[in-house]
This record gives sequence, structure tokens and C-alpha cells, in this order.
Amino acid sequence: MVGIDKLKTKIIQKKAKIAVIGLGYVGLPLACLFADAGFSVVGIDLDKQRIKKVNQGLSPIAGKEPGLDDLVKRVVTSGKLNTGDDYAYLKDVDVVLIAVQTPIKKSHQPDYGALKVVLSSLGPVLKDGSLIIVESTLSPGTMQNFVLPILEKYSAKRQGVDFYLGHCPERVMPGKLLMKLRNMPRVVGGRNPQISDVMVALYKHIVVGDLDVTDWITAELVKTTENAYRDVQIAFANEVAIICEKLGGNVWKVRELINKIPERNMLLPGAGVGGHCIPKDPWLLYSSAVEANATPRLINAAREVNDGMPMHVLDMLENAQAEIGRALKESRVLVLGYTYLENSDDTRNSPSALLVKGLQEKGVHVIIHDPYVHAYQGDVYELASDTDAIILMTAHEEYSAIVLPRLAKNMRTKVLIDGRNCFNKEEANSVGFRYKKIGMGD
Ligand code: SAJ
Repeated sequence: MVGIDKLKTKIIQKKAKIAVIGLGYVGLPLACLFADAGFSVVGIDLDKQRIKKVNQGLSPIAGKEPGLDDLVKRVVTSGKLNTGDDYAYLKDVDVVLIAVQTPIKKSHQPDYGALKVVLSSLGPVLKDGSLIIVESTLSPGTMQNFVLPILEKYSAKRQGVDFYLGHCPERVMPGKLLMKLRNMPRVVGGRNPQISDVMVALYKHIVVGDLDVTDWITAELVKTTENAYRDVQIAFANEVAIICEKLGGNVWKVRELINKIPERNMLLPGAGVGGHCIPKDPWLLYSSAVEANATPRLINAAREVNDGMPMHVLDMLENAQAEIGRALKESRVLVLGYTYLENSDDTRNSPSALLVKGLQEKGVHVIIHDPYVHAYQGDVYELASDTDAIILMTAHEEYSAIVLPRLAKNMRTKVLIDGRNCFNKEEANSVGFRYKKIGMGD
């Protein structure tokens, strides 16, 4: 491990050359922060358009990302960040950070296709004494059983002797990428304490949050579990919402009164759970648990509840239309919100996509609006004219400014389904809407 002390010194002195593979929501801000800290950084991505945009000093990530546009411009102009698609750039790189997607297959098994390509391309150019850190979310056991063997095979080098390997799972959130990257505590899982120590020296340059040293399996467990935990919490809120609808209760009032108890924190029910983390990380944990014969039940049940919410919203629409004697088929429905999260442009695993598919399969003519998605921008009031129903799926701040009487004015029939508690029942009823809100009985 002789070289590791030299590497640590180079990192402390910011003389270490850094590479970030994968310039998405995680990799781009990561590369920029290290470049802004004074390191020479090379960013690698397969997407030539993305590379071109970054090399022009522009961020390819749309949506509100405070500080990111200026940061990209600054580090590219200063020459501290260069991007390309050729792994040959990595030959003299001392630290490689891997931030590529680790989605799940239809079978809910991990899909490590992108990660495998990166590891097998990196292996042959790996520099002696370099530190490789995987930031992608991994199912527990992946570092030991997948990343390590592939890197050793393609590099013909040995971990701990010729290179060092760590896992530091990303903790970002679209809309707050830089803030989260700088302030969230990070779990630093080196293969051994000495490697973790070098990883801490690296992340100290860009992270003010705690850097908690641990091992590979713990880092993998923390990341997948923190999101499985959130998914189960959301599923519980959704289950209570459905119970309230059936019992004539109001989940929003129930939740408000429960959360008055200091140690309670019931999350928000809603029209579904999307994004790049929550819908898939539970399955990463689940797949390892099943493989280890741990027979998990809550994790998969929560996924089923949350994935069922868009169809629950569709049922609410069908019931509302039936109450006014209108069939779903041939009706015109406006869906408000296509991104998975409010005030973000991110549409990955969007619950709205599931809803739209379900509506179209029932012969509904669907119109989509979303101020953050270029294809779906437009005037909400104009889009609402001649429609039979409106479904609110994403709580964009723009929607809380909607004037309900104006929205209702030119609708053919006035049905409003509120999937995110954005509107007021009394007000909606007063302008003639047949109004239904997630979690509220009639
Ligand atoms: N959602 C609900 N009810 C809630 C919270 C969220 O229905 O109470 C829905 C959202 O509408 C969205 C989905 O769940 O469709 C995910 O929302 P999220 O707030 O969890 O946002 P994400 O997907 O960006 O989650 C990320 C995660 N961070 C990382 O994986 C590093 C998550 O662990 C964080 O808790 C979350 O950001 C955050 O709170 O910052």
C-alpha cells in the first residue's frame, strides 16, 4: 500500500488528477465542484451532445439548479474541467469517480450494463496506484462480487496492491444538486480504513457534511436502505389516504394532527412515486435480501402500493365521471404535471407517464401540461377549454396560482382530480367542479 500515502499527499495538495465518468445529475456537479476546488478534472461521457454542451461551458441539466450554470461556465472557462468520451484520457488520472446509472430491469433485478461498460473500459487504462470510487447506487454485495472482479480482470492488476477501490454512494436531489452535494453527510466505504482515509481527504475538498467512514457492504446497505425506508414511509401515507377515502376521512387533516406528536413524521400521500432513486433503490436492496434468503415483505409491498397510485388516480377520475353520467371513453382530459417532482424538469419514472398510458388505453384523449417540460408547455386555461376533466399530478408552484373559475370556464364538464393536495375542496365545489382529492372521502 506504499503508493497510497503518495496519493493522499497529492490529493491534499490538489495535485491529483481526477476523472468523473458519467456527467449526469450526479457526475456533472461532482466534476465541477472538484474543478472549482482547484483540481484538474476530466469528465467522461458517452453522450457526445452532452460533452459538446459542457465544453461550451453550458450545463446540459435543465430545470432550476441554483448555481450550476455559473459553476459549469467558470470551471470550463478556467480550463479546470475538460470533457470527452475517450478513456485514453484516463491514463494518468489518479482518482476516478464513477457516477453512471444503475437502473433495474423489468424483473426488478439490477441492470449493471452501463457500469460493466465503464469498468471494462477503465480497466485497461487504469493507472498504478490510482483510487477508483463508485458513487452509483449498488445492491449490497455488488462492490465485492461485481465491481472488484471486473476491474481486476480488465486491468490485470490487484486491488490493494496496484489500485484502491471505494464506494461513496451519491446523495443528490434534482433541483438542489449543488446544495445537497456540498452539505449532505456522505458514507465513505473504502476496502479498508487506509483507503477510506484517502477518500475522506478527497471529499473534504467539496463536502462540508460529515464523512462517515465504513466498509463496502455498509455503504451499499445505507444508500439502498435510506431510500427503501422513504418508499415504505410514503407507501404508508398512501395506504392511509386510501383508507380515509373509503371511510370518509381527510388524510391531510389526519396527517397534520399525527405530526403534532414530536416523534411522528407521516409523509405526504400523493399520485405516485417517481424519480431516479426511490422507485429503484428498494429493489436493489430487495434483490440482495432475497438472494441471501432474508425473505423481505415490506419493501416489495411498499413498491406495489406506490406504483398503484397513478391507477388509483385513474379510478378516482372514472368514479367522478360516472357520478356525472360521463363515460371515460372519448372524454378529453388535461393532465397537469408530467415531471416526477414539483419544480423540477426530471421526468424519470414519472407517475404521470403511467397515468397517461392508462387513460389512453381506456380511449381517453389526453392533453399534457408541464411548465418544466418543453413539449408540454402552454397556457393552462387554453388547454383546459373543451376538456371534460383535469388531473393534477405534480405540485408545481405554478399550479397553486391557478384561478379555478378561469380554469372551469370553458370546460365541457367540470371534473377536477387533485393528486397532490393543491386545491381547496370548497373553492373547487363553489365553481362547479366535481372535485376529488387523494385521501379525502366524498
Ligand atoms: N413523494 C411522495 N410523498 C412524499 C415524498 C415524496 O409522494 O412525502 C414522491 C414525490 O412526489 C416523487 C417521489 O416520491 O415522485 C420521490 O420524491 P423525493 O422527495 O424522495 O425526491 P427524490 O426522488 O429526488 O429523492 C432524493 C433521494 N436522495 C437520494 O437518493 C440521494 C431521497 O433519499 C431523499 O430523501 C430526497 O431526494 C430528499 O428528500 O432530498
